[in-house]
Amino acid sequence: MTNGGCIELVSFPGGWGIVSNSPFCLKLDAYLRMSGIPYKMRLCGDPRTAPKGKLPYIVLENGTDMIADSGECIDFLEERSGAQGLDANLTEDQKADALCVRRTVEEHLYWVMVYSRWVDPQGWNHMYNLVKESAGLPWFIAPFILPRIQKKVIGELHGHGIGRHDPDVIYRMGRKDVDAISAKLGQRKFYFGGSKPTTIDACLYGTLIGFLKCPWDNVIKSHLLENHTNLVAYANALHEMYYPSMQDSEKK
Ligand SMILES: N[C@@H](CCC(=O)N[C@@H](CS)C(=O)NCC(=O)O)C(=O)O
Repeated sequence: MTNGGCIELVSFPGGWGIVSNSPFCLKLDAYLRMSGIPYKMRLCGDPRTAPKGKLPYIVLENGTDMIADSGECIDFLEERSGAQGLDANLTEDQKADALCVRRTVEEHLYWVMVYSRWVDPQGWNHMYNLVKESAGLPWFIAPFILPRIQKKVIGELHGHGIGRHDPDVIYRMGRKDVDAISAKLGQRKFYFGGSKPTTIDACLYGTLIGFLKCPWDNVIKSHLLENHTNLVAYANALHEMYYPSMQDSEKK
């Protein structure tokens, strides 16, 4: 069985004006759009069915081979694309720079996002409804399932370490990540300048737009809006460029 000649991206569903609410799924989706690689998205609400128990993953064109982890997927596709890869013309120094920024975003700022959505009472209120609706959970099931997932997420935040801090410390740490990314980007349209995005732009898009589109007064969102208009303009421009149909639905 083949996959209709297409890569299948298996992703958490979206909401709030973005195609997925997972920054990793969004990053991989944006990467595929930026690269022009044909793909179709399959929505999945239960990561336990994924090869590594997390989303996203891809199923290759042959319909059988799977690659888990957005970074692994992108590395594989970049290698396969050779000279056409988004990062093909980067220097070793630029590649190292991109990796350091990516680790800051994915291994630290991501957990601030997780805290803001799953633990902060304001975010949890919205997240509860989003997950309930996107998973189609009946009203009488949601109160049993969702607090269990929340408990698991709280355990993960504790395991990471960030969850052991008070909320103001967690958000202060997140603001420092954002300050650093903002200083690195400056006023450029793409992280490394030029006229085309590279893989780090997909990564930054996934997380920044995830904060900006959340429908409550998230501390990091407010920090972006008040102090880092360069990052806001950057993420919104990528959103307009690669998700024009989302703009239409936002206007309706
Ligand atoms: N390093 C992985 C991280 C993926 C990840 O953490 N995915 C989250 C959603 S944002 C997930 O599937 N969580 C479900 C779970 O841990 O049970 C990647 O880049 O794909």
